Amino acid sequence: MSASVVLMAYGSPERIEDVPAYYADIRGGRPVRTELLEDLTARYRRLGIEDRNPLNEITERTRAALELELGLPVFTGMKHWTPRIADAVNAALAGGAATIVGLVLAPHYSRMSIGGYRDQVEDALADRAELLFVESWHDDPALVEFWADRLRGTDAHVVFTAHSLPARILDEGDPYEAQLLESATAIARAAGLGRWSFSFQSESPTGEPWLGPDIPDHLEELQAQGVDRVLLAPIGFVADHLEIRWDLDTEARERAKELGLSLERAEMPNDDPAFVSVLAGIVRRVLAVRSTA
Ligand code: FEC
Repeated sequence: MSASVVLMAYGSPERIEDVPAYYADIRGGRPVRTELLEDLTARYRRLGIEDRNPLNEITERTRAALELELGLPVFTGMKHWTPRIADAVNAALAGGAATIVGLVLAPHYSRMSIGGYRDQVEDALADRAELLFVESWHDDPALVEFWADRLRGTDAHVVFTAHSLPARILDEGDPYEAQLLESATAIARAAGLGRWSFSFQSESPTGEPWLGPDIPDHLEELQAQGVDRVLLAPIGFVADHLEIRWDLDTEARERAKELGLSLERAEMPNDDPAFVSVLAGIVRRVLAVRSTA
């Protein structure tokens, strides 16, 4: 069996001039408000993105390290930018893959997030090879241990965070929130944390209610409860990108300062060799189950 991995990520515009097309892709044909586009462009500019984007380079480093560890071809495909998920699938097929392991760099399943990645892989693949798609890896013991290692020994109040989604997903029976709480609980237990809570972050102004609390409100609640030191653990993400560098490191930090809270953030997994081993373990397991089935 010749297998390849299609490693998927959200994607980030490569240059500042790409932001309008990138935002249009995220909106999927729905209108983009000018002031929101200007605000998004300003955020990328403040992070120093003009002619090259260091955020995409992290994904490339992770891809290269995973390929080396697995000894299998690994192709990256972005949900909202290039290289597209379809490009990655086509490259895997051109390299002779009969089986493709589809792994998204986001551990928790929601129809609105991982479901969208899956649709793109399946459409591109059109049954030309076998697809082993990893729906969710939030409860992978090695991932739990990875985050527990990052947090063990802290005496700050740990706030686990993840991207919010429209609250209507709960009515649709979506497992996203339950999976997030499950992984936060498992990591807190493994790290022996005394005080912790969970908060969403990064909600978009789409005109409908999103899952909460949102991180600025949650920091306020914690301050009112007498907490003075917070350590953020963004377990819904794996890399230093806009949602981490802006929403947490810039906005949440400013809010914490106003509230007189000390705020730190755990280092993101990025291409840390221990994290690459977590990813490799998931791929190996999927392929092993497939070969014994
Ligand atoms: O670093 C970067 O340049 C990209 C960072 C980035 C990541 C990310 C992850 C997730 N998102 C999820 C859901 C939504 C929904 C909407 C939405 C909108 C945006 C916008 C930007 C953006 N997201 Fe994102 N997301 C990232 C970036 N996201 C930019 C548009 C401007 C804004 O709202 O700030 C709302 C779409 C709409 O308007 O209809 C829903 C989820 C994740 C975590 C899973 C994953 O990584 O795929 C869920 C990283």
